[in-house]
Amino acid sequence: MLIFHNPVHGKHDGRQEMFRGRLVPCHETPARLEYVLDALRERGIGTLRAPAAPDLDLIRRVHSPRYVDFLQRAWADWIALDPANAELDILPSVWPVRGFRHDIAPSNFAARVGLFSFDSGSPLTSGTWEAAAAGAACAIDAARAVAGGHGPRAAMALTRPPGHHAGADFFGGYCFLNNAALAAQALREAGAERVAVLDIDYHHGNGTQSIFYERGDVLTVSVHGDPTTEYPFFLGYADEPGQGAGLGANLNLPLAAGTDFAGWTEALEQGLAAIGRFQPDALVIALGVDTYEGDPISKFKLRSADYLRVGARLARLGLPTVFTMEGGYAVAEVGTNVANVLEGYAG
Ligand code: Q9C
Ligand code: ZN
Repeated sequence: MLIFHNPVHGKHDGRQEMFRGRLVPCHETPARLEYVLDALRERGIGTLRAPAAPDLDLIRRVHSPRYVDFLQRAWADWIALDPANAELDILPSVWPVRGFRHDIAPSNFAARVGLFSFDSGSPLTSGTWEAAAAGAACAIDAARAVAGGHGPRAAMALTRPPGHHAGADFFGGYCFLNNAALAAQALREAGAERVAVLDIDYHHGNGTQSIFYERGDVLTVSVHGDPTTEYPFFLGYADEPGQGAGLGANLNLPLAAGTDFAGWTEALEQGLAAIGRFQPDALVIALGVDTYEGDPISKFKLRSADYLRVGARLARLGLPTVFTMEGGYAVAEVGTNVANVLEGYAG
């Protein structure tokens, strides 16, 4: 497997996220990815590559140009407010909700941060754009490597920040650019007529779903914690079938907190059956390992050895496949669990 790893992921290094009225240390840290790299190197899994420069035009076909411009300039705008802001991260504090206008981007910086985000857990830092753009490049390069079926069957975008909560014009859930959506779009543009995205992160892939919700050429399937109790709460229910040309091309499989590997596998099989019926030319797996029993912010009960079986099952689909790296916050075990998926996949 070709593994495009993000050499500048560490430039995204948030200080704190808001949780229950307090600023607490970020869960989504650079160490997470270093553990994965260490595990892959130690076990001799995959071939590591650095990405080429990001294709900004492709990024602007998935994300709105005004959102991309906002992300690219956010740090300079923040420092322009006050040079002392260099010691602080950007967190939103005001949002346009129901009935507010989304068609105007106020010139006030705090207002624009709110317009383009949906939570206060995702600090935007001095290096966020650089890290996210290089991660997007990993996803696009991974897609181009497997497209057409002449190269390797699978490739991975091993990057952070993660992507599946980022929508066409919003960040949140530690995500800024949607790497899985970018990979799917790159596969489409490289000739795949139908692409399926299977999201197995603990949290619903609300960004990916919303990006493709009205498209019939990209099937989105997500197995996740029931949003009645689990983040991101406001999307990811079973009655979200897609809309317009996308009707029937979204499948949510919410599961109760506490679900173990047997219960999770049943939902996975339902998702795989839907993918089989869709007959995609390529597959994107949004791989979060926050389904792990030891994850500090999630509530499924998968064990490390289970990830070997997950990888083996996904390989049986026999499709050109791109993995993107999403969540997983039991920092030391993230490496083992991701390496297990890839080892299981390689067979
Ligand atoms: N105190 C991903 O897994 N809220 N994002 C957690 C914990 C946000 C997870 C609150 C969780 C976002 C990519
Ligand atoms: Zn997650």
